[in-house]
Amino acid sequence: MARKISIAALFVVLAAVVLQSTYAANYTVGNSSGWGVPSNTDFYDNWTDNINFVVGDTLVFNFTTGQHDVAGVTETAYDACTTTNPNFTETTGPARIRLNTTGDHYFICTIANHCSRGQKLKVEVHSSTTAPTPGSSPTTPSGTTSPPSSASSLGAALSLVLMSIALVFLC
Ligand SMILES: *[C@@H]1O[C@H](CO)[C@@H](O)[C@H](O)[C@H]1NC(C)=O
Ligand SMILES: *[C@@H]1O[C@H](CO)[C@@H](O)[C@H](O)[C@H]1NC(C)=O
Ligand SMILES: *[C@@H]1O[C@H](CO)[C@@H](O)[C@H](O)[C@H]1NC(C)=O
Ligand SMILES: *[C@@H]1O[C@H](CO)[C@@H](O)[C@H](O)[C@H]1NC(C)=O
Ligand SMILES: *[C@@H]1O[C@H](CO)[C@@H](O)[C@H](O)[C@H]1NC(C)=O
Ligand SMILES: *[C@@H]1O[C@H](CO)[C@@H](O)[C@H](O)[C@H]1NC(C)=O
Ligand SMILES: [Cu+2]
Repeated sequence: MARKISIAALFVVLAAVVLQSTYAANYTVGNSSGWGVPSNTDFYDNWTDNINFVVGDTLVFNFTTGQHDVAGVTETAYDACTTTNPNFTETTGPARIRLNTTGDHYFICTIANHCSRGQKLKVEVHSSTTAPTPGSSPTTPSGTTSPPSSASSLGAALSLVLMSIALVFLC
């Protein structure tokens, strides 16, 4: 009996791992506009609205190498568009940056005055197990898409759970 329970527990853990790993999504910053100098300084702020970033997600900064870059910076550098001593700079586009930790992450373009013209991005990264930000709009905004494949990953998790139940009966 104890063995059956531990087998079932193992599969539930496996299902949870599958569910969590498939939550990681790729987001193209600015969607079809890509990473460039926006026509409006609140463009990238608006782009992050309604996206719940979680640890493991990847930001894809799509830009032409040489025209832009993307640097990870502190909040102070983000606010002031300080281009000296960034945490890191990716100069080759498109650049993929994985969000490894929770909290606020800040990115700017270090070329010319692009940052002060609005080519800057702040993302708030949550742990993958927590619900979306409390305090955000309670109404479901139209045109929102959930992170890719959450439905199919739910299906994968469900089938694993069913498989584990079947196994318990077989043993
Ligand atoms: C994200 O992009 C990588 C590399 O192109 C790909 O291997 C991975 O499957 C993508 N993930 C999702 C959830 O689309
Ligand atoms: C950003 O959102 C604000 C508030 O909803 C809106 O007034 C503004 O026009 C938007 N800007 C862009 C560039 O979409
Ligand atoms: C990046 O931008 C180029 C040119 O604008 C476009 O052809 C390409 O499909 C974009 N790639 C992604 C991943 O959005
Ligand atoms: C850059 O480093 C600072 C200090 O360690 C940290 O707070 C910030 O989140 C980092 N930014 C990015 C984009 O990694
Ligand atoms: C996230 O972790 C990966 C692999 O551990 C590493 O290659 C990457 O540089 C990290 N990303 C950032 C923004 O630090
Ligand atoms: C950008 O793509 C995300 C999903 O990747 C979607 O939720 C959002 O509505 C899109 N934004 C715009 C302005 O098309
Ligand atoms: Cu730029």
